[in-house]
Amino acid sequence: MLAFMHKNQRYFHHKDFQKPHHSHSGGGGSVGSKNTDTREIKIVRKVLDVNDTIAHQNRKLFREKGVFVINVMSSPGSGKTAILVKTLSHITPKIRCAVIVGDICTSNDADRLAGFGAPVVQINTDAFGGDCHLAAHVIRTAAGNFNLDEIDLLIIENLGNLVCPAEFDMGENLRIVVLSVTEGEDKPLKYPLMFRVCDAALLNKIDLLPYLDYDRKAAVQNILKVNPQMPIFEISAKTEEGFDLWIEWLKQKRHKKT
Ligand SMILES: Nc1nc2c(ncn2[C@@H]2O[C@H](COP(=O)(O)OP(=O)(O)O)[C@@H](O)[C@H]2O)c(=O)[nH]1
Ligand SMILES: [Mg+2]
Repeated sequence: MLAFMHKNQRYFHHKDFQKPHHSHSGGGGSVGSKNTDTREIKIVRKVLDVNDTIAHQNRKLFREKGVFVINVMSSPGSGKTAILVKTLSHITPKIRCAVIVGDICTSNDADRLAGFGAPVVQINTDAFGGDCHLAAHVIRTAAGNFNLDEIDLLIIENLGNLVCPAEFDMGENLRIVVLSVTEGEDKPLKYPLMFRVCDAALLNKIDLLPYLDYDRKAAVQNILKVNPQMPIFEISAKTEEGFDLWIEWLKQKRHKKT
């Protein structure tokens, strides 16, 4: 795993993270005895237990420092970075932000997120197996690059994936899932854990609706089937339609916690 501070050019390497091995749960449907499968499941449980312990420590640290943390997750290309760019432009510098962005390769997203007065740390996972999610120990190390006393809001852009990131608590206050209208209405039903663990859904790219056969009502209903209390914001990161409500909601959530 490679991570670097966008502006300060501070590079640090995977060994800094003491990365626990992330194993997917026993390779569903793989050949093997019952005992082997059971052992594999135990290993996953242990990894998640270790993660939860560090996430708990992160949460305590962030609370002590008065830092509100959001974890933004979605499939690749749903518009996480585009939404965060626009979100930063609405809330900085009044709200002092920092960003941790995860990708398998490249610093493209960090480049896009720089320039709003918020320090940005890019995490790359390619050199070490291309992990498909960020985890609590990664956030702990990456957050060490910031002066937390000078940050109100830490934004984490997770790796593009609707599966694994849902399982890894990082000590955040809010989890946000982005679903774009080009992905189909059924994704909340296909990836229910992600929609169950999140606190809000951003239904992005609504500017494209006139060009798609997309059942907006069905998408909303499918989200609510999985998580009946889920606030849903229909937005466009291109036109900024719907942003006022999303930004207001985010500010209120932060205000209540701090
Ligand atoms: N039309 C339209 N395009 C968008 C919108 N949001 C993002 N995009 C485009 O979708 C592509 C993927 O966006 P990106 O922010 O990189 O997604 P990420 O992989 O989830 O971070 C880019 O070409 C964006 O310009 C939107 O609201 N409307
Ligand atoms: Mg991105």
